[in-house]
Amino acid sequence: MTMSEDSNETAAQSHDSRSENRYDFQEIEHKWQHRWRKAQLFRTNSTGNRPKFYALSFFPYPSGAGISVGHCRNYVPVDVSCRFKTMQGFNVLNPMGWDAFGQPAENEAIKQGRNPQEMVPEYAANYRRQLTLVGNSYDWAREINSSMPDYYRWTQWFFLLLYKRGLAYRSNTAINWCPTCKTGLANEEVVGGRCWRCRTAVEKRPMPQWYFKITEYADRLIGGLDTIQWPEGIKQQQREWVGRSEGAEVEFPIRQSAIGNRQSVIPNPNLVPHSTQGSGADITTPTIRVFTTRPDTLWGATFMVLAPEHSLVDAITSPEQREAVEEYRKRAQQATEIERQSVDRTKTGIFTGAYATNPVTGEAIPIWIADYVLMGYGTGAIMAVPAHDQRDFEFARKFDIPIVLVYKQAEDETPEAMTQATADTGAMAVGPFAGQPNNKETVRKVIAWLEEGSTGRGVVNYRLRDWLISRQRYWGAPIPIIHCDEHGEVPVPEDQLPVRLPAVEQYQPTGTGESPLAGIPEFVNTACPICGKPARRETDTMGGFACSSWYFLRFADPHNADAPFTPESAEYWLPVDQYVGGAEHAVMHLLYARFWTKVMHDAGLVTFDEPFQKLRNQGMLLAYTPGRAVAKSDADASEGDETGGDDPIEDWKVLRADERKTVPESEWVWRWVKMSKSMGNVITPDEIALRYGADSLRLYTLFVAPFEETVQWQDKGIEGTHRFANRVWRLWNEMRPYYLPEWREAMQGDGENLAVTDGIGAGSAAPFPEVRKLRRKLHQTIRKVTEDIENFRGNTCVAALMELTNELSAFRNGLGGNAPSPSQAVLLSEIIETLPLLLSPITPHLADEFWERLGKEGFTFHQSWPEVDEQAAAEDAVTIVLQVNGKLRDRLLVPAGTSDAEVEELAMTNAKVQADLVGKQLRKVIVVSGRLVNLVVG
Ligand code: ANZ
Repeated sequence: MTMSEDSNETAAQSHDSRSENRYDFQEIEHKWQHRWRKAQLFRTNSTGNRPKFYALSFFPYPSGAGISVGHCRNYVPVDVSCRFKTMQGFNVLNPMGWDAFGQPAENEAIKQGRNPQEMVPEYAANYRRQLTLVGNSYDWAREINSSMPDYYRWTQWFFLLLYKRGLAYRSNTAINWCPTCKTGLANEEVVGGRCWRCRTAVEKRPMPQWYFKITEYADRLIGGLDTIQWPEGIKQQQREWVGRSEGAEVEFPIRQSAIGNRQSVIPNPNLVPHSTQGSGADITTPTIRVFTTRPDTLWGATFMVLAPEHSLVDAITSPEQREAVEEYRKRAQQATEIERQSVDRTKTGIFTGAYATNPVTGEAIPIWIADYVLMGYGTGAIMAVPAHDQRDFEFARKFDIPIVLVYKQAEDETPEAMTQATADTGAMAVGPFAGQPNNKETVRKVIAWLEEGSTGRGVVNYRLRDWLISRQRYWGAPIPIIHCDEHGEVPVPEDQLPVRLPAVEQYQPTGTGESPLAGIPEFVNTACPICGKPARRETDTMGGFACSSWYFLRFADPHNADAPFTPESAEYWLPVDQYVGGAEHAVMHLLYARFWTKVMHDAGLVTFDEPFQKLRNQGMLLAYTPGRAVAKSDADASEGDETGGDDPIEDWKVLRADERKTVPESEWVWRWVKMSKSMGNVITPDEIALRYGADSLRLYTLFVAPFEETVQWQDKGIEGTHRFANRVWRLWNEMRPYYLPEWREAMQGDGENLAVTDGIGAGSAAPFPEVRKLRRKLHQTIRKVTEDIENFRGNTCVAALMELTNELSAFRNGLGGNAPSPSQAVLLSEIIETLPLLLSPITPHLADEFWERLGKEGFTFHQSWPEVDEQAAAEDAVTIVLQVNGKLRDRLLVPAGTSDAEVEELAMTNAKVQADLVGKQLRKVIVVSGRLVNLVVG
């Protein structure tokens, strides 16, 4: 401990008496944070046989702006639940660490002109300071930083685990390239055709890259969703992203005349030999393989479309069409995948001059190329069925290609009269399945029939692509592979890990497609681990999502130098019980982490295969922000940081701080937009803690709205919760002189005696109705707060505490300045002592201050969570609503605990109900216990 800390402590103590009646939140918060730190209050203990509770917020990257009050909407409720669970007797793990590698941190370093190596620890220290300032109970002894060698050593170890299991490979294909970040991106990092970090439109570039074979886990990534408690929306996004599609692959023979157009023979998996139907096995024809979910519509396939990038295009294009085809291919390269898939887009395409044979009709059909067919899905080629697929329909109408109806709703239906494709109605009108309905069963029958004739086979296709992990950037974990001329790719031996990221002067991305590491000979040149001859290190680094795919396991055993974690620590702490973060990571981090966990499970490292049992997404916090109207093309696209990427606001641009001085206020246009640094509208917890206190901020964060809801920051909101904190302070201090510790002890020891002597113990009360009433409120509040914290309902939880305070205040007024009677004093003692415990998870500084003022030792954090006295909480009487056919007829006041049968009896004999029953027959009686009786009559 330092001298200055000591003297602070003394100053705080000597202040105590003077601040008796003033809510000096700064002094209180400072004092308690200091004591918590000194007592190492939040150290996690892995031993003992208490049940465990592991709560976690998404691994943040520490940005230069620090945290805003918006981030508190995530961090504070998680902290509240951790403090609460601790008091309930759980062994709680509440850790924090830094997702320090990757684009977010590196882009910021580049912008600041600083080396990320020194910048990141500074930013992390600031985050740590802020998170402590808001009173959060992290175990900082477990802090991890993914950019430190003791961490990324294990990220590299996991890379090698994937590599050894055949799940990491290098391949040369067209990748997503961000021209601003100058790096490749995974599909998951391309949001709406743009880079998830800088929102620049992404381009395609062919480059050799490293991939993780996440596709191998496609089915399990869908199946596992049924076993976890996550928001349905996130699960659905993952299902759609994995995109399981059942259908068939069908071979379309290319007409021989078309093959003659070939200028060179390119080996191609799609150009497979195919037995021509009925003509014996010796004659083979190259075919185009298509993927279709509707093989039952084959009879209506009147043309084919290849993706412009399809490798067969060169081989089949006729000399007459070559120039136009080349031209079209160039143009198609410029459109993003999102544009290409847009349904509203006018269809474009070009005929290749070649024909294929429809395998079921035997007819020659033209082969086109068009950009609405994507190379990255299915086989990159489709059979086009204009009658039943809208895109094909538009295409056929535009280029005057015949339309054949496979399914008809009516005999006389004609293609000429169609205005759009029909999808799932009618009955089959052509072919051997004529008369079959338009449903899944028919599809299955057709697939079986195609398989018999060797024309096609049933397949399952996934939209999911392998995860591109290599980045041409400095700030990441180096990929632990060595390239040897003789032995090819050689994994770095485990005992040589970590492959350290060298300290460099020049870390800016090169833009050449190589990472800055490629320019450092001392890094690149090495020896082959097998033959010892000169070899080159891989110079790409791993994207940041590699580090965040396993960090939740590291918290279980953060300082292990021999393994990423011990099996025992993972077994004890994992899976995470409560995971909290923004919904925008639905198909990034949340998918990747599930994949890695499944791989670890298969490798026998962990026994579970879903890392996060429960997930909650906090709502965003919006701030009222000045901007000005602009043309749509100049509008703002807000920075997609870790709290959520917004859609661009179409006709509005935020005013930067300097612009606010030059643009007259009359021209300002105010909007509610996400609180973020790029919008210049950030409110920091620092300024709020200074003005209102961390406890008031915590109250506000909980009270402002249901956890999942997006809300607007309101100054008067924080003022309101601050007033509440003040009220609690005053009222509690006013009541404190009536605290009778010996009575509390006696009550806990033998409540029955008290009941007899003073009438406030279990079950009694009649002579003291106001005592009974307040005690009921207290125990109902305990129940409500318990349930609400459990379910992240911070808003109703704070509301319940407000109600209790109001009742206490009314009770105090009822005393009219007189001293309380003995029974009242005992009741007050119970409230005076319970309130700090109830407040402890929410306003922990205030709670500990009260605790100390009761003459108690230690911290509320170590106290047991108050128990509900069910008898005390029970209502004396409850109101039962009487309905006839759902319409209100009367209300009954009955003693609480009256049985359903008795209530039904009372309802039947009620005069108003009776009047309504005359001449009608009673069909059913519905009783909702303690609430309602509904008589259904007819
Ligand atoms: C013929 C057909 C007829 C189709 C019909 C649909 C309806 P999902 O469900 O998303 O898997 N398709 C296949 N590969 C494609 C590609 N690379 N680019 C663009 N479109 C492609 O979609 C499968 C359907 O999308 C396939 O079934 C194919 O069109 C098209 F009445 O084949 B269908």
